[in-house]
Amino acid sequence: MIQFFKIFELPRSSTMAGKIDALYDFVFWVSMISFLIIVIGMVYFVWRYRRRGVTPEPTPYITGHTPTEVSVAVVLFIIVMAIFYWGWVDYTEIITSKPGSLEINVTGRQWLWEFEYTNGRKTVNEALVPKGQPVKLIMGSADVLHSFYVPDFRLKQDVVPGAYTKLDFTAIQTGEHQVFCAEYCGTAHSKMLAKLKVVEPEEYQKWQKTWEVEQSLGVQPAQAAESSESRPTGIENPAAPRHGAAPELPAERGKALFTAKGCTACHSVTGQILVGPSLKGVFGHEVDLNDDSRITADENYIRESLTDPQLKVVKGFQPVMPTYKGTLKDEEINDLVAYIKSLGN
Ligand code: HEC
Ligand SMILES: [Cu+2]
Repeated sequence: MIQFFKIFELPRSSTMAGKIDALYDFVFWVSMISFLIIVIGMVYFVWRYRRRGVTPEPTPYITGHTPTEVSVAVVLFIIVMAIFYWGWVDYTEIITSKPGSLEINVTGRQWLWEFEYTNGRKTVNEALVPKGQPVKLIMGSADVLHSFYVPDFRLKQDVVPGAYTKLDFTAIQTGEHQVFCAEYCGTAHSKMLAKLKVVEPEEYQKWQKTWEVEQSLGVQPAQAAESSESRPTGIENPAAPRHGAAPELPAERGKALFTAKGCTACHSVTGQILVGPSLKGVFGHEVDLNDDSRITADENYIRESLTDPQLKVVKGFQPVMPTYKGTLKDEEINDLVAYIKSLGN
Protein backbone atom coordinates (compact mmCIF):
# COMPACT_ATOMS: atom_id res chain seq x y z
CA MET A 1 0.00 0.00 0.00
CA ILE A 2 2.78 2.39 0.97
CA GLN A 3 4.49 1.40 -2.26
CA PHE A 4 1.33 2.35 -4.12
CA PHE A 5 1.32 5.89 -2.78
CA LYS A 6 4.93 6.27 -3.89
CA ILE A 7 3.64 6.93 -7.40
CA PHE A 8 2.43 10.29 -6.15
CA GLU A 9 5.98 11.12 -5.13
CA LEU A 10 7.55 10.88 -8.55
CA PRO A 11 10.36 13.46 -8.39
CA ARG A 12 9.87 16.71 -10.28
CA SER A 13 13.28 16.91 -11.90
CA SER A 14 12.84 19.30 -14.79
CA THR A 15 11.52 22.84 -15.06
CA MET A 16 8.42 21.43 -16.78
CA ALA A 17 7.61 18.73 -14.23
CA GLY A 18 5.91 20.99 -11.70
CA LYS A 19 3.90 22.75 -14.40
CA ILE A 20 2.69 19.50 -15.95
CA ASP A 21 1.72 18.23 -12.50
CA ALA A 22 -0.19 21.44 -11.73
CA LEU A 23 -2.22 21.08 -14.93
CA TYR A 24 -2.74 17.40 -14.28
CA ASP A 25 -3.93 18.11 -10.73
CA PHE A 26 -6.30 20.79 -12.00
CA VAL A 27 -7.86 18.39 -14.52
CA PHE A 28 -8.01 15.68 -11.86
CA TRP A 29 -9.81 17.86 -9.30
CA VAL A 30 -12.20 19.37 -11.84
CA SER A 31 -13.14 15.81 -12.86
CA MET A 32 -13.38 14.69 -9.23
CA ILE A 33 -15.66 17.59 -8.22
CA SER A 34 -17.85 17.12 -11.31
CA PHE A 35 -18.07 13.42 -10.54
CA LEU A 36 -19.15 14.09 -6.96
CA ILE A 37 -21.71 16.70 -8.02
CA ILE A 38 -23.23 14.25 -10.51
CA VAL A 39 -23.24 11.21 -8.22
CA ILE A 40 -24.48 13.02 -5.11
CA GLY A 41 -27.11 14.85 -7.16
CA MET A 42 -28.26 11.63 -8.73
CA VAL A 43 -28.54 9.82 -5.40
CA TYR A 44 -30.45 12.79 -3.94
CA PHE A 45 -32.96 12.90 -6.80
CA VAL A 46 -33.47 9.15 -6.73
CA TRP A 47 -34.33 9.42 -3.06
CA ARG A 48 -36.32 12.68 -3.23
CA TYR A 49 -38.55 11.58 -6.10
CA ARG A 50 -38.90 7.93 -5.17
CA ARG A 51 -42.28 6.31 -5.71
CA ARG A 52 -44.50 6.97 -2.70
CA GLY A 53 -47.99 5.75 -1.76
CA VAL A 54 -50.25 3.34 -3.58
CA THR A 55 -51.53 5.80 -6.18
CA PRO A 56 -48.61 8.15 -6.91
CA GLU A 57 -49.35 11.50 -8.50
CA PRO A 58 -48.16 11.72 -12.11
CA THR A 59 -44.89 13.56 -12.73
CA PRO A 60 -45.53 17.03 -14.14
CA TYR A 61 -44.34 17.64 -17.71
CA ILE A 62 -41.02 19.56 -17.69
CA THR A 63 -40.46 22.05 -20.51
CA GLY A 64 -36.89 23.02 -19.65
CA HIS A 65 -35.22 25.96 -18.00
CA THR A 66 -33.20 28.06 -20.42
CA PRO A 67 -31.13 30.08 -17.90
CA THR A 68 -29.89 26.85 -16.22
CA GLU A 69 -29.09 25.18 -19.53
CA VAL A 70 -27.23 28.18 -20.89
CA SER A 71 -25.22 28.73 -17.72
CA VAL A 72 -24.18 25.04 -17.54
CA ALA A 73 -23.03 25.21 -21.17
CA VAL A 74 -21.15 28.48 -20.58
CA VAL A 75 -19.43 27.27 -17.40
CA LEU A 76 -18.36 24.01 -19.08
CA PHE A 77 -17.09 25.91 -22.10
CA ILE A 78 -15.02 28.22 -19.89
CA ILE A 79 -13.50 25.29 -17.98
CA VAL A 80 -12.63 23.42 -21.19
CA MET A 81 -11.10 26.52 -22.78
CA ALA A 82 -9.11 27.21 -19.61
CA ILE A 83 -7.67 23.68 -19.75
CA PHE A 84 -6.95 24.10 -23.44
CA TYR A 85 -5.20 27.45 -22.94
CA TRP A 86 -3.19 26.19 -19.99
CA GLY A 87 -2.07 23.12 -21.95
CA TRP A 88 -1.24 25.25 -24.96
CA VAL A 89 0.98 27.58 -22.89
CA ASP A 90 2.87 24.63 -21.38
CA TYR A 91 3.15 22.85 -24.72
CA THR A 92 4.56 25.97 -26.38
CA GLU A 93 7.19 26.11 -23.66
CA ILE A 94 8.05 22.42 -24.15
CA ILE A 95 8.58 22.73 -27.91
CA THR A 96 10.54 25.99 -27.79
CA SER A 97 14.31 25.52 -27.78
CA LYS A 98 16.26 27.84 -25.54
CA PRO A 99 19.13 29.60 -27.31
CA GLY A 100 22.54 28.29 -26.33
CA SER A 101 21.24 24.84 -25.37
CA LEU A 102 23.64 21.96 -24.94
CA GLU A 103 22.93 19.78 -27.97
CA ILE A 104 23.09 16.01 -27.93
CA ASN A 105 22.27 13.73 -30.85
CA VAL A 106 20.19 10.75 -29.82
CA THR A 107 19.65 7.65 -31.94
CA GLY A 108 17.07 5.08 -30.98
CA ARG A 109 17.57 1.61 -32.41
CA GLN A 110 16.30 -1.84 -31.57
CA TRP A 111 16.90 -1.89 -28.60
CA LEU A 112 19.12 0.77 -27.18
CA TRP A 113 19.71 4.48 -27.04
CA GLU A 114 22.87 6.07 -28.41
CA PHE A 115 24.00 9.56 -27.46
CA GLU A 116 26.54 11.68 -29.28
CA TYR A 117 27.87 14.96 -27.94
CA THR A 118 29.13 17.77 -30.16
CA ASN A 119 32.71 16.94 -29.17
CA GLY A 120 32.27 13.48 -30.70
CA ARG A 121 31.85 11.61 -27.44
CA LYS A 122 29.47 8.70 -27.77
CA THR A 123 27.69 6.83 -25.03
CA VAL A 124 25.14 4.05 -24.98
CA ASN A 125 22.11 3.84 -22.72
CA GLU A 126 23.54 6.50 -20.49
CA ALA A 127 24.10 10.23 -20.81
CA LEU A 128 25.45 12.88 -18.50
CA VAL A 129 23.84 16.32 -18.53
CA PRO A 130 24.47 19.40 -16.41
CA LYS A 131 21.89 20.63 -13.93
CA GLY A 132 20.24 23.98 -14.58
CA GLN A 133 21.31 24.24 -18.21
CA PRO A 134 18.95 23.90 -21.15
CA VAL A 135 19.57 20.72 -23.11
CA LYS A 136 18.31 19.97 -26.60
CA LEU A 137 18.12 16.37 -27.74
CA ILE A 138 18.11 16.02 -31.52
CA MET A 139 16.67 12.58 -32.02
CA GLY A 140 16.34 10.12 -34.84
CA SER A 141 15.67 6.43 -35.24
CA ALA A 142 17.82 3.91 -37.09
CA ASP A 143 14.91 1.53 -37.62
CA VAL A 144 11.34 1.76 -36.32
CA LEU A 145 9.30 4.17 -34.20
CA HIS A 146 10.56 4.69 -30.68
CA SER A 147 9.67 7.23 -28.02
CA PHE A 148 11.99 8.90 -25.56
CA TYR A 149 10.24 9.12 -22.23
CA VAL A 150 11.63 10.55 -18.98
CA PRO A 151 8.94 10.29 -16.28
CA ASP A 152 10.95 12.36 -13.76
CA PHE A 153 10.95 15.19 -16.29
CA ARG A 154 7.29 14.59 -17.35
CA LEU A 155 8.52 14.73 -20.94
CA LYS A 156 8.07 12.34 -23.83
CA GLN A 157 8.80 12.62 -27.53
CA ASP A 158 8.41 10.19 -30.40
CA VAL A 159 11.57 9.23 -32.25
CA VAL A 160 11.01 8.49 -35.93
CA PRO A 161 13.16 7.18 -38.77
CA GLY A 162 13.94 9.61 -41.60
CA ALA A 163 13.44 12.87 -39.70
CA TYR A 164 14.58 14.62 -36.56
CA THR A 165 12.42 15.23 -33.55
CA LYS A 166 13.65 17.22 -30.61
CA LEU A 167 13.19 17.23 -26.89
CA ASP A 168 14.17 20.27 -24.83
CA PHE A 169 14.52 20.22 -21.09
CA THR A 170 16.31 21.85 -18.19
CA ALA A 171 17.04 19.45 -15.36
CA ILE A 172 16.70 20.89 -11.86
CA GLN A 173 17.63 17.87 -9.74
CA THR A 174 20.86 15.95 -9.77
CA GLY A 175 20.75 12.18 -9.80
CA GLU A 176 19.85 9.38 -12.15
CA HIS A 177 16.68 9.64 -14.17
CA GLN A 178 15.19 6.66 -15.94
CA VAL A 179 14.53 6.81 -19.66
CA PHE A 180 12.00 4.43 -21.19
CA CYS A 181 11.08 3.68 -24.75
CA ALA A 182 7.37 4.44 -24.82
CA GLU A 183 6.52 3.15 -28.28
CA TYR A 184 6.32 -0.59 -28.79
CA CYS A 185 9.28 -1.42 -31.02
CA GLY A 186 9.75 -5.19 -30.97
CA THR A 187 10.83 -8.07 -28.74
CA ALA A 188 13.15 -6.22 -26.36
CA HIS A 189 11.15 -2.98 -26.27
CA SER A 190 10.77 -3.20 -22.50
CA LYS A 191 14.54 -3.48 -22.13
CA MET A 192 15.18 -0.35 -24.14
CA LEU A 193 16.16 1.61 -21.08
CA ALA A 194 18.64 4.40 -20.52
CA LYS A 195 19.78 6.60 -17.67
CA LEU A 196 20.05 10.37 -17.78
CA LYS A 197 22.54 11.37 -15.12
CA VAL A 198 22.15 14.95 -14.02
CA VAL A 199 25.24 16.41 -12.37
CA GLU A 200 26.47 19.83 -11.31
CA PRO A 201 27.78 21.87 -14.27
CA GLU A 202 31.37 21.74 -12.95
CA GLU A 203 31.23 17.95 -12.78
CA TYR A 204 29.87 17.81 -16.31
CA GLN A 205 32.69 20.04 -17.59
CA LYS A 206 35.22 17.82 -15.83
CA TRP A 207 33.67 14.68 -17.30
CA GLN A 208 34.00 16.08 -20.83
CA LYS A 209 37.47 17.55 -20.25
CA THR A 210 38.85 14.28 -18.90
CA TRP A 211 37.56 12.43 -21.94
CA GLU A 212 38.91 15.02 -24.36
CA VAL A 213 42.35 14.83 -22.76
CA GLU A 214 42.24 11.03 -22.75
CA GLN A 215 41.27 11.03 -26.40
CA SER A 216 44.09 13.33 -27.41
CA LEU A 217 46.51 11.08 -25.53
CA GLY A 218 45.00 7.96 -27.07
CA VAL A 219 43.93 6.49 -23.72
CA GLN A 220 41.13 3.94 -23.77
CA PRO A 221 38.20 5.48 -21.96
CA ALA A 222 36.77 3.36 -19.18
CA GLN A 223 33.33 4.15 -20.54
CA ALA A 224 33.72 1.87 -23.55
CA ALA A 225 34.34 -1.22 -21.49
CA GLU A 226 31.57 -0.35 -19.07
CA SER A 227 28.80 0.16 -21.57
CA SER A 228 29.66 -2.76 -23.83
CA GLU A 229 28.29 -5.13 -21.17
CA SER A 230 24.80 -3.77 -21.40
CA ARG A 231 24.73 -4.01 -25.16
CA PRO A 232 23.22 -6.90 -27.06
CA THR A 233 25.93 -8.84 -28.86
CA GLY A 234 26.45 -8.47 -32.56
CA ILE A 235 26.13 -4.71 -32.65
CA GLU A 236 29.21 -2.66 -33.12
CA ASN A 237 29.91 -0.63 -30.01
CA PRO A 238 29.89 3.02 -31.00
CA ALA A 239 31.41 3.95 -27.64
CA ALA A 240 34.54 2.00 -28.47
CA PRO A 241 37.50 4.31 -28.88
CA ARG A 242 38.44 5.15 -32.40
CA HIS A 243 42.02 4.41 -33.23
CA GLY A 244 43.97 7.53 -33.89
CA ALA A 245 44.67 10.39 -31.56
CA ALA A 246 42.64 13.60 -31.60
CA PRO A 247 38.90 13.39 -30.98
CA GLU A 248 36.98 13.61 -34.21
CA LEU A 249 34.22 16.16 -34.01
CA PRO A 250 30.95 15.42 -35.82
CA ALA A 251 31.32 18.79 -37.57
CA GLU A 252 34.81 17.81 -38.77
CA ARG A 253 33.56 14.51 -40.10
CA GLY A 254 30.81 16.48 -41.83
CA LYS A 255 33.38 18.74 -43.43
CA ALA A 256 35.24 15.75 -44.87
CA LEU A 257 31.95 14.29 -46.16
CA PHE A 258 31.08 17.62 -47.74
CA THR A 259 34.07 17.23 -50.03
CA ALA A 260 33.88 13.45 -50.39
CA LYS A 261 30.21 13.47 -51.43
CA GLY A 262 30.74 16.19 -54.01
CA CYS A 263 28.73 18.93 -52.33
CA THR A 264 31.57 21.35 -53.08
CA ALA A 265 30.75 21.13 -56.80
CA CYS A 266 27.60 23.14 -56.21
CA HIS A 267 27.98 24.75 -52.78
CA SER A 268 30.55 27.11 -51.38
CA VAL A 269 30.86 27.78 -47.68
CA THR A 270 32.25 31.27 -48.18
CA GLY A 271 29.16 33.13 -49.36
CA GLN A 272 29.95 32.68 -53.03
CA ILE A 273 27.01 31.43 -55.12
CA LEU A 274 27.72 28.48 -57.41
CA VAL A 275 25.08 26.16 -58.89
CA GLY A 276 23.52 26.09 -55.43
CA PRO A 277 23.39 28.64 -52.63
CA SER A 278 26.33 29.15 -50.31
CA LEU A 279 25.78 27.26 -47.10
CA LYS A 280 27.48 29.90 -44.99
CA GLY A 281 25.16 31.22 -42.31
CA VAL A 282 22.15 29.28 -43.60
CA PHE A 283 21.46 27.41 -40.39
CA GLY A 284 19.06 29.10 -38.02
CA HIS A 285 18.16 31.74 -40.59
CA GLU A 286 15.11 32.23 -42.75
CA VAL A 287 15.26 30.91 -46.29
CA ASP A 288 13.07 32.21 -49.12
CA LEU A 289 11.60 29.38 -51.17
CA ASN A 290 10.48 29.48 -54.80
CA ASP A 291 6.81 29.20 -53.81
CA ASP A 292 7.24 32.54 -51.97
CA SER A 293 7.04 30.95 -48.55
CA ARG A 294 9.74 31.31 -45.92
CA ILE A 295 11.16 28.70 -43.62
CA THR A 296 13.69 28.74 -40.81
CA ALA A 297 16.58 26.43 -41.62
CA ASP A 298 16.64 23.96 -38.72
CA GLU A 299 18.00 20.42 -38.50
CA ASN A 300 14.98 18.94 -40.25
CA TYR A 301 15.18 21.43 -43.11
CA ILE A 302 18.84 20.57 -43.76
CA ARG A 303 18.04 16.89 -43.52
CA GLU A 304 15.18 17.22 -45.96
CA SER A 305 17.40 19.22 -48.35
CA LEU A 306 19.59 16.12 -48.54
CA THR A 307 16.95 13.40 -48.78
CA ASP A 308 14.21 15.24 -50.71
CA PRO A 309 15.84 18.32 -52.26
CA GLN A 310 12.90 19.02 -54.59
CA LEU A 311 10.36 19.39 -51.78
CA LYS A 312 11.59 22.85 -50.82
CA VAL A 313 13.56 24.68 -53.48
CA VAL A 314 15.44 27.84 -52.58
CA LYS A 315 14.18 30.91 -54.45
CA GLY A 316 16.33 31.84 -57.44
CA PHE A 317 17.80 28.36 -57.89
CA GLN A 318 17.03 25.46 -60.19
CA PRO A 319 15.86 22.18 -58.61
CA VAL A 320 18.98 20.34 -59.73
CA MET A 321 20.30 19.04 -56.45
CA PRO A 322 20.41 15.22 -56.55
CA THR A 323 18.79 13.30 -53.72
CA TYR A 324 21.14 11.67 -51.26
CA LYS A 325 18.44 9.37 -49.93
CA GLY A 326 19.98 5.94 -49.57
CA THR A 327 23.46 7.27 -50.35
CA LEU A 328 24.01 8.94 -47.01
CA LYS A 329 23.75 6.98 -43.79
CA ASP A 330 21.91 8.50 -40.86
CA GLU A 331 25.20 9.16 -39.04
CA GLU A 332 26.55 10.93 -42.11
CA ILE A 333 23.46 13.11 -42.28
CA ASN A 334 23.96 14.00 -38.60
CA ASP A 335 27.58 14.92 -39.35
CA LEU A 336 26.67 17.06 -42.35
CA VAL A 337 24.01 18.84 -40.29
CA ALA A 338 26.61 19.47 -37.57
CA TYR A 339 29.00 20.86 -40.19
CA ILE A 340 26.42 23.14 -41.83
CA LYS A 341 25.43 24.30 -38.35
CA SER A 342 29.06 25.18 -37.63
CA LEU A 343 29.18 27.47 -40.67
CA GLY A 344 27.78 30.28 -38.60
CA ASN A 345 24.23 31.14 -37.72
C1 HEC B 1 24.35 19.32 -58.63
C2 HEC B 1 24.57 20.39 -57.67
C3 HEC B 1 24.38 20.10 -56.18
C4 HEC B 1 25.02 19.16 -55.40
C5 HEC B 1 26.02 18.12 -55.84
C6 HEC B 1 24.57 19.38 -54.06
N1 HEC B 1 23.65 20.40 -54.02
FE1 HEC B 1 22.73 21.15 -52.38
N2 HEC B 1 21.65 22.40 -53.55
C7 HEC B 1 21.83 22.58 -54.92
C8 HEC B 1 20.89 23.59 -55.39
C9 HEC B 1 20.74 24.06 -56.84
C10 HEC B 1 20.16 24.02 -54.26
C11 HEC B 1 19.07 25.08 -54.23
C12 HEC B 1 17.79 24.53 -54.77
C13 HEC B 1 17.13 23.59 -53.81
O1 HEC B 1 16.81 24.00 -52.69
O2 HEC B 1 16.95 22.41 -54.16
C14 HEC B 1 20.67 23.26 -53.12
C15 HEC B 1 20.22 23.39 -51.80
C16 HEC B 1 20.84 22.84 -50.70
C17 HEC B 1 20.53 23.16 -49.34
C18 HEC B 1 19.51 24.19 -48.88
C19 HEC B 1 20.30 25.48 -48.83
C20 HEC B 1 19.56 26.71 -48.45
O3 HEC B 1 20.14 27.81 -48.64
O4 HEC B 1 18.44 26.64 -47.95
C21 HEC B 1 21.38 22.44 -48.54
C22 HEC B 1 21.45 22.44 -47.04
C23 HEC B 1 22.21 21.66 -49.44
N3 HEC B 1 21.86 21.92 -50.72
C24 HEC B 1 23.20 20.80 -48.99
C25 HEC B 1 23.94 19.99 -49.84
C26 HEC B 1 24.89 19.01 -49.39
C27 HEC B 1 25.26 18.75 -47.92
C28 HEC B 1 25.37 18.38 -50.48
C29 HEC B 1 26.34 17.20 -50.53
C30 HEC B 1 25.95 16.01 -49.80
C31 HEC B 1 24.74 18.99 -51.65
N4 HEC B 1 23.87 19.96 -51.21
C32 HEC B 1 24.99 18.66 -52.95
C33 HEC B 1 22.71 21.91 -55.71
C34 HEC B 1 23.52 20.86 -55.31
CU1 LIG C 1 12.03 1.48 -28.74
